[in-house]
Amino acid sequence: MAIIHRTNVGEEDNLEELSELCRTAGYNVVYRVKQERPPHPEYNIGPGKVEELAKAVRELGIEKVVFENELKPIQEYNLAKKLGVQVITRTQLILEIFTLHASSIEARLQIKLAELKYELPRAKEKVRLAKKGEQPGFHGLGAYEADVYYDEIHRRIVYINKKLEAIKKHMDLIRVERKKLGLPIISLAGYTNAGKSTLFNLLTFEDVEVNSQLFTTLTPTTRIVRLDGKPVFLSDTVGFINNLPTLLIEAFYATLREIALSDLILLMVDASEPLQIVEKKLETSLDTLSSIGAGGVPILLVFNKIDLTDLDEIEKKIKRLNLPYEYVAISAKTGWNIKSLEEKVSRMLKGFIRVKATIPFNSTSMKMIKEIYNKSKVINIEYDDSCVKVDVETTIELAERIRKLSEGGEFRVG
Ligand SMILES: Nc1nc2c(ncn2[C@@H]2O[C@H](COP(=O)(O)OP(=O)(O)OP(=O)(O)O)[C@@H](O)[C@H]2O)c(=O)[nH]1
Ligand SMILES: [Mg+2]
Repeated sequence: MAIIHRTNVGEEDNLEELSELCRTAGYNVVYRVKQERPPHPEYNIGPGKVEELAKAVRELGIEKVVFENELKPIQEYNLAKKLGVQVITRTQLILEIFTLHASSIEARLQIKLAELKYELPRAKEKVRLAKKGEQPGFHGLGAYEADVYYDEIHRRIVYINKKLEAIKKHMDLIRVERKKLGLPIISLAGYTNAGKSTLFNLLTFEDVEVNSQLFTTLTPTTRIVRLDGKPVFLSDTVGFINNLPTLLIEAFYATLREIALSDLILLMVDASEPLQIVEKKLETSLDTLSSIGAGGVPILLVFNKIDLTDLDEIEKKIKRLNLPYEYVAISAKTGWNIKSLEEKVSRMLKGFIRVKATIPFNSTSMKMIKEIYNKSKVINIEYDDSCVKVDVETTIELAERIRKLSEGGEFRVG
């Protein structure tokens, strides 16, 4: 595989991340090209560079070429013709990875939708080009009429949208059921590979897949878990990446929307990386959060992978970043400082209030005691002959029912 990035003047190249994406997709990168120049209309990179690349493709037996830049159909066609191999873009590479990692019907539909939406604006031009002589990546298209091919893609988009709509309705129902329980919802968010699933597993005793590849998690998982004794819903979901193709954000909107509807976001960062990268990934994550409508949700920054570096180093980085968020440094792998994380989360959660009350000892209150154990952090519950004294941090809704049950007996908040 060869990877190419044409950068604008002064722009840094993104070949390191592109090669990581290639590795995740199962390719071996043997040739890298960076060229600083304005886009060439025919090839995106300059014709001289195309010649060099063609030579490398022949000599090294390269089977595929990936561009960090978006390509126009004509550029893709000309490059495929010159190089004799398929030419794809970063977007298509990410789509390949998503396809490899999709484990649910929903994720598969979301990816298909993104693929079709990528193809739609290119469809007519690609058919027209394929009729001039088919090149790698254009196979079979020459047999189509441009309008027929376009209409077919459009029809499939409508069909998949309908199917996704049904899944979204189902997810809405689940969300309503969750809301009824009155427990806060916490979402893990952040750049791909930050360690979201590792932390999720640590806190929930689950076993969702953790991997050093990118985009391991595509389908969200939610579990009830106690943090500092308080029961909450915790969700693990798809990670972000710089220039996450807009189509993927659109296609995964229903999945990402969960984050926007949560009460608190644990925004994870791999703090073991150099400051510039940490900063860039944080910026991407914050931008993505705002683009999915999660700009107003409180954030706790979680600096992860502390085991790979020392605490002084991290403190320095955090100071330099100077961000207006609460933060905590942890290692999701070793479990270091998780107690601190739980305490911070606990302090930031608005959904719980401290209630001290005395309720009568009868069958109704016995049922409620069970619910209190499930939905609260119990500080103390004492049984008397005729009454029960409860001292708990509980949900507002349950606090109100405790008040009613206390029938004018002791009931204090705070
Ligand atoms: N050393 C170290 N490695 C960690 C830590 N947390 C996670 N990792 C590793 O980082 C890699 C990515 O972890 P994941 O939990 O899969 O990351 P993720 O954020 O869920 O990634 P995606 O699902 O791809 O978005 C894995 O190889 C983990 O073992 C940590 O605290 N220390
Ligand atoms: Mg994950």
